[in-house]
Amino acid sequence: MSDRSFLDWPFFEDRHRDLAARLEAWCAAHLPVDHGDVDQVCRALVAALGAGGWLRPTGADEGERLDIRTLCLVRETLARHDGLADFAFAMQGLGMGAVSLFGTAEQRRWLAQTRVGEAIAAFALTEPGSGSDAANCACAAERVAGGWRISGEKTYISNGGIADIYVVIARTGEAPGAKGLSAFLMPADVAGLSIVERIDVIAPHPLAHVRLDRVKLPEDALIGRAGDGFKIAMTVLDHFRPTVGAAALGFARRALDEALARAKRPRPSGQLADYQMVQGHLADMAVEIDAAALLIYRAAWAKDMGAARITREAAMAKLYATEAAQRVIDMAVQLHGGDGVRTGMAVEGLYREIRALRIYEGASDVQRLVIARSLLA
Ligand code: COS
Repeated sequence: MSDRSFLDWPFFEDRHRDLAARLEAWCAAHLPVDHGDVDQVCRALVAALGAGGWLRPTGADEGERLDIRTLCLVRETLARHDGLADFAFAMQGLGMGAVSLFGTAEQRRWLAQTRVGEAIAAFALTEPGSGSDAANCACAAERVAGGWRISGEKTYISNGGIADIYVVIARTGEAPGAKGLSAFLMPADVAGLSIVERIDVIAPHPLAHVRLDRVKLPEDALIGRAGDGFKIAMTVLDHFRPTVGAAALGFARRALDEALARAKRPRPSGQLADYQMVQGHLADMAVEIDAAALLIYRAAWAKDMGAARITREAAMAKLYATEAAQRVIDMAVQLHGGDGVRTGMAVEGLYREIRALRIYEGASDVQRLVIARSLLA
């Protein structure tokens, strides 16, 4: 069992501690699952998480706040048990983030489905020609009678292919660059939406390249104001980047658990843990984990306490936690010797799971850029 002493930190309220204990019990009963067919498994995980009431915090009604500490606690707990369960949970929040933060009452009706696991959500920002430079988005939306017509390509879209509802960022042209984008709510059954390619990655999950070919959306598909799409996307990312750090933290805690169990395993010549160099590595892993947790829950707490923006804190949390988790997991693999790279070993799975977190929702160098800009401003 991982160290739970962090739950005593003053960042948390008793409702968080209670949730962490209940979710731990739920995970012990339901996870891990076999990852065979990721589409089918993710649908089942979303349904199971919804039935258990765990998706409720992934959306916010009018006048309600997303509770970032809750999102982080759920992500780190799920990630510690099963990376795909974390993915299934996380995407309901990120996918509907723009709706939770900027949606009209009508648009928020989708939350009634995504928060109980009856609809799957996706966020479509990245394009073949714009990843880190999100303001270069080329997917274009033009005003037509009664609404909008959108054409373009979106890639690396998580839940692409199984989502019921997408938030799409497209260029509406009010100004060049970042000030000419808008956010739209797009149900998956619109005419003109197609999946060009399913993308296989080292830790498989539903992921696709999506084409929008003259997709017609009604006037009220626009989220927020025309021209505000970039700020909406960045605000959504500010809310969810600490949760990416939290998923990395969950993976790292699991890696330390595995490393400790391995180090204490009896061997003919004593335990690995008898060696001071091994002890030193275990200590470094524990320090990195606590440092990551402090940055994550500092960012989450600040937002929950009403901070207008946590751009820098969120970037620090994501950058440090994902990079630290990579180091912790790498060391856990090392301490397992040859077994560390054997398919099916927990640490081998973690080694594959962690890598994408240093890339998605803003790669590590983007986080460095965000932090440096705030220092220099
Ligand atoms: N919250 C609110 N507004 C923000 C913001 C934030 N976090 N970040 C930027 N903005 C605003 C800026 O204030 C600016 O508006 P004003 O001129 O009115 O002040 C506007 O947006 C443009 O900002 P900026 O000039 O900083 O934009 P850049 O094109 O330089 O982009 C980075 C900056 C690189 C930080 C941004 O493109 C980014 O985060 N890229 C990564 C995208 C990403 O995470 N993709 C993952 C896909 S989702 S899985």
